[in-house]
Amino acid sequence: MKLTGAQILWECLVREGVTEIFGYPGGAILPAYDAMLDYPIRHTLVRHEQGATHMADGYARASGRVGVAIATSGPGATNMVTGIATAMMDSSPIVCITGQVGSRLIGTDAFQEIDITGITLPVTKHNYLVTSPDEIARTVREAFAIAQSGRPGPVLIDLTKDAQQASCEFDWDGAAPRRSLRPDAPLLSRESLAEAAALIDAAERPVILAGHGVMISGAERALRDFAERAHVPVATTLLGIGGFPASHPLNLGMMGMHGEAWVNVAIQEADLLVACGMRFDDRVTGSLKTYAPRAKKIHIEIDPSEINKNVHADVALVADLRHALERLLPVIANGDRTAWLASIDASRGDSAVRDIQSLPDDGHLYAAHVINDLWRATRGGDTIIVTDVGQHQMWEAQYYHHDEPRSLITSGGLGTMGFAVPAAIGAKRARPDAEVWAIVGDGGFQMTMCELATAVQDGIAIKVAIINNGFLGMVRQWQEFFYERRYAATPLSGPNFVKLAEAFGIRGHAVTARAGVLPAIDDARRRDGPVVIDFRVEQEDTVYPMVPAGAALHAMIRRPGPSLAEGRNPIVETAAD
Ligand SMILES: Cc1cc2nc3c(=O)[nH]c(=O)nc-3n(C[C@H](O)[C@H](O)[C@H](O)COP(=O)(O)OP(=O)(O)OC[C@H]3O[C@@H](n4cnc5c(N)ncnc54)[C@H](O)[C@@H]3O)c2cc1C
Ligand SMILES: Cc1ncc(C[n+]2csc(CCOP(=O)(O)OP(=O)(O)O)c2C)c(N)n1
Ligand SMILES: [Mg+2]
Repeated sequence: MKLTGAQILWECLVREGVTEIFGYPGGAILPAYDAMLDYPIRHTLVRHEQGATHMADGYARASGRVGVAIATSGPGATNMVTGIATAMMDSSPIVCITGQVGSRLIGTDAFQEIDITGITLPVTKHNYLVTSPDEIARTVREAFAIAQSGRPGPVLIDLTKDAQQASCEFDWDGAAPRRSLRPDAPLLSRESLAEAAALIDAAERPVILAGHGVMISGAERALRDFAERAHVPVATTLLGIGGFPASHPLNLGMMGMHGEAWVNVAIQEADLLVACGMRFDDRVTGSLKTYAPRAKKIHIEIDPSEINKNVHADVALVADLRHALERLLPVIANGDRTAWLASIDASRGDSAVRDIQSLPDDGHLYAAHVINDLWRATRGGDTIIVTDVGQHQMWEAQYYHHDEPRSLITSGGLGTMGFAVPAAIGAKRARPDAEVWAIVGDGGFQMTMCELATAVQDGIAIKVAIINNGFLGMVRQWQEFFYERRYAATPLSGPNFVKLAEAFGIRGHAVTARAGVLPAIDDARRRDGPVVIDFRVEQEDTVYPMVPAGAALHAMIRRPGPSLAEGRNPIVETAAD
């Protein structure tokens, strides 16, 4: 069957199971857009190509399938770079398609020519420049295989205009990927499993560190069986939240820079860490020199380059996490770590008295209240929370308790402001029956708020909770702690968000007191379309605890407790910032 390159593109995407695509047209990709109309694919027209990549990413993280974004050459392609890098840092499988000038014009500084494969080389798992229609089918098939296999990530396909326009024979079967792109057979030897089991059985104070890999490998059940059998508490990374139910008695909560105090102390006192699909990010470890000094480490990880990168592994299991845990389960003994769990529990009490939820209502609205109330209102339902980056992101991790996998979507590694609103749109496209909330700062919202128009045009019913503190709050917090409260460029104004919502043709609420939180949430949930709520919260609130960058994990700045309210804890900034 003879088809144009543009038709072959869609034939292949449909065969790969693609039904949704996010994009923005332009000259170099017009042949592909024209052919798209003949295929059963729903296109969401974004307002900025960065939005398309975050939507594809949100789609991928909500569903586990590959998200797809499409844009034109030149500025369309460069606008995608931040979203591609975001997906790369968080191992999210997306395929981005860009138009390119005709192949004979390449290298001539033609109109809207940019070397996007060169630009994205360090932020893609792989990328392709395709100049002929007969390369398209194999390229698309390989791109999907690469995006999903092993450690997932973004793949970019740059298609010249002539490759889209010219015709050739379409042969799907003959275009199977040339090399095996599936991960190698797991390298799990009986010996390494036995070594890991021996360490687990012998440990008195073990902690499981559960990361994003739990969700990526679908290891939730296996992790639970493993933790329960070995009777080992589970701490999660930011991206591991939801991989192990928050309400499970063995769940400790989040570790790291803004992790709970008892979690970080437990890690520092542990005699064994079992790292499951997590990469020991610096936000997780603090100073490597002082990290978990008494603990042996077992690292279960699919990407061999992560082993011994930051933290030495006494036993490394390079494998798909689910597979590794399923092989470990029968070779470990039933454990009883009651004494260890009790000692961790004892340190929770001290945190509870410092918790803002325990303090008397002083008439101010705190972000922690808003997020906790949102959790109360939506718990038990099929809810996805997508956050932006900043203080509100950390409060979400602390005060919204996720029991389900893929129910928190957030930019961890790159920390991309502007992620939440478009990623929420992508998540809603992936799981239309889920209730999707974007929790976003007033700064990040203003970076991609244009995508509200996308949600309105296409009737995508996301609910947007702006945590409006009038500051680039997380940066202000660093200035408060480490720069003597010299607030350089962090006070932030914004439009009237209620009127803005109304200008987009949707409902907007403003909430200034705690009593208004639940009614606004209830109203938003009852409406069919998108809603914006402007939560005007305390301006100079602080995320506690905080491990200063580069400090030891247990050297946390804590929220002053009732008896400490007068004095500020000592603060040290280090060279590692
Ligand atoms: C403002 C801010 C503050 C932050 N504070 C914190 C904090 O306090 N605590 C915290 O935890 N994070 C924090 N983060 C996030 C942090 O930067 C990292 O993004 C996060 O810790 C990474 O989590 P991860 O290692 O679980 O996930 P990823 O970075 O996604 O890594 C996943 C790992 O799993 C592996 N993997 C993938 N698939 C499989 C599979 N099938 N089998 C086995 N392994 C697999 C991958 O190869 C990779 O090594 C913060 C981010 C921001 C923006
Ligand atoms: C694109 C981008 N630019 C800058 C930063 C640095 N940064 C991290 S958090 C933050 C402040 C975020 O402010 P806001 O969106 O209002 O959220 P808040 O911290 O106040 O909750 C900034 C500027 C970033 N992460 N991403
Ligand atoms: Mg803010």
